[in-house]
Formats: sequence, C-alpha cells, structure tokens
Amino acid sequence: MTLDEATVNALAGRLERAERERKPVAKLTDEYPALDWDDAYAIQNTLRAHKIAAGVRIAGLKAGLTSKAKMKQMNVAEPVFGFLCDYGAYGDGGEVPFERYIAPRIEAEIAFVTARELRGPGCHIAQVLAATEFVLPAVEILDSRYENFRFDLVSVVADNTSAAGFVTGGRPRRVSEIDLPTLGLVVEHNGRVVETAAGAAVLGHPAESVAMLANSLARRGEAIPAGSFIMTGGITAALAMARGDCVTARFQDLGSVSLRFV
Ligand code: 0L1
Ligand code: MG
Repeated sequence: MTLDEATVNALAGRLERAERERKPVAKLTDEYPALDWDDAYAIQNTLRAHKIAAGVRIAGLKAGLTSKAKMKQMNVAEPVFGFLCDYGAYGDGGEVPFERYIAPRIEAEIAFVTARELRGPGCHIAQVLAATEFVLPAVEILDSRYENFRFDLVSVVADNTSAAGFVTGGRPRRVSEIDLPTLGLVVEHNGRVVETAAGAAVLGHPAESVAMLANSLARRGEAIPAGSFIMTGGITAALAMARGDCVTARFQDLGSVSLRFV
C-alpha cells in the first residue's frame, strides 16, 4: 500500500464525482504511478462506503476481465472484482438513458445467485456449484470514468472495474440442469449478430470466476454472503453503444436479455 487514508478518500471522491457529473478524469496512475493493488481496492472500498452512506444499496458483486476475449481486448492477464449498485439495475427489455453515461459499452454474462456463503481461501468450482441457488442470463453496462479509455488495471480496480449497470432476464436455471461451459451465446446489435461464444470463454467455467472472487475477498477477510447476485464477467468482448442502439443477448437454455439506449 502506497497511499495514506486521506489520499484514498480524496481519490474515491474524485471517481465518485466523475461518475455523478459524467466528466471523465485522468487515470489515477498518471498522478500516482506507484499505485498498487491494495491502494486500488482500498479506493474501491471507500467508494462503496461513500455510496452506502449516501443511501445506495449494493445490488451484487462482479468479476471482470475473465474471458480471453476481454483479456486480449484490455491486454491484461488477471481478473478484477467490483460491486453493483441498485441504481444501475434495469429490467429485461428496458430503456437505458444514454445521457447517464460517459461512453457506455455492454457485454453478455452469466450471473449466479448463491444460497449459501462462499468463503476462501481455497474456494473451488464444486463448492460454488453446491452453493448456487440458480444462474440467469445478464448484460453488464460498462462505463469507464477515465478520459479516452486510457487506463491500466489498478486504475480500473479503483474505478470499481467500470461497473455502471446491469440487465437480467431470461430463465433462471439450476446448475444441475445445464452445462455451463458448453452453453452457447449469440449477441445481436441492432438486429445483426455480432458475437458468438460459449460459457467456457469465462475461465473455462463461469463458476471459476465466483471461486476466484471468494478467494480474492478472503485476502481482505471478507466472504461472498448467502443470497448474493454475482456477474461472472463478459463472455465476449465489450461493444460500444450509441444512443438508439438495441442489444439482445440470446443464451442457450437460459433465454434472452435485451436493452435499448434512449
Ligand atoms: O467487467 C469487466 O470486464 C471490467 C472491465 C474493466 C475495463 C473496461 O472498462 O473495459
Ligand atoms: Mg463485465
């Protein structure tokens, strides 16, 4: 850890303001080149504490950069973790106000809802599957608070992994009823198929993403509480959105999720 508490607080406030006012800021490592993982998660946690103090409810947790497509797109090798806010939740087929965001992108994901607490270290896929109530299809809305998409991994973690919103829908299923790694996905952008993939794109098995989240939280003495909603990371690369754009993500066995930017 390289930052003191006052700086962590000030940087969390900077990112919070950038989100609220839709005014992007320079990536934090421009000013703090030695920023490390502990600094980044401390800023993210402070951001979360500020939001909770302001009345925001935490709607879930997320893993990001969990697919080869995303890792290649971002030129990184490690997943990152963040949280989801109640004000970012949209219903299936919902209209998303474009002006709420700086430069929104979307990605299709498989979401888990847990029935029991998951605690690392050593959490693995079998424990995740045993603790899962159901899985359902989802689309994440990403919006970096950094100027011109210039960021690095630690700056992204501080900025709550670009989390901005999410849409769920489709058909919840028990994990014993489906094969998550071979589950197919088709993403349509304005009616045209632009991405095809399978669940295995997420770390070989989307449940691995949940296990890694539990193990990452364990390093900070935290666990995934029972009843958590968890987005496991984009199965495909993220797609940039413009006002008026429609997206439908069709998942094998899980139904579809759609949204429109208005
Ligand atoms: O959900 C994610 O994959 C996190 C992505 C963070 C970087 C970005 O804004 O694309
Ligand atoms: Mg994501």
